Amino acid sequence: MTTPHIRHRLLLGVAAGGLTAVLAACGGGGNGSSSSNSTSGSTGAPVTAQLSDFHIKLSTEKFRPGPYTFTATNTGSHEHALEIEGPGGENRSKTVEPGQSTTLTVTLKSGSYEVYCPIDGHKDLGMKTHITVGGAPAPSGNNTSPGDGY
Ligand SMILES: [Cu+2]
Repeated sequence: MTTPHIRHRLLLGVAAGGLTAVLAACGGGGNGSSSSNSTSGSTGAPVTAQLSDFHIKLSTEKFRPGPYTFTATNTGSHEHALEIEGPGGENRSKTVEPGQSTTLTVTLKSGSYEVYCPIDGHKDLGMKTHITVGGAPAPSGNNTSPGDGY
């Protein structure tokens, strides 16, 4: 019956390997530079969004493709939230209690997005706006398609 012995050795080997990996990860990083490590990815350019009863005010409405971190502050007296919907899909913030704020990081792609409050009917009460990503406005007013003759 040598099987248990082999298993035991394998387990020990895995454990030792894991320890080595952890030690290597700790040793290789240098001292105190962890903040420079976390700047890539988790946050984007800051944008503020003011959610009131019933209006959304953004600090900017012109964006370039890339990551943005929206800080949504609820200055109203109802619960609000921020939803950003467009080419990159939908992103919804947490519900924000009056007086509170939350952040939502979104990677925007070229195109236009709708920004609104997803809480009951607030969108129809006026909590919606549009943003354009990419600079050039989308061509509009060109509804007649040429060459579609009967
Ligand atoms: Cu709302």
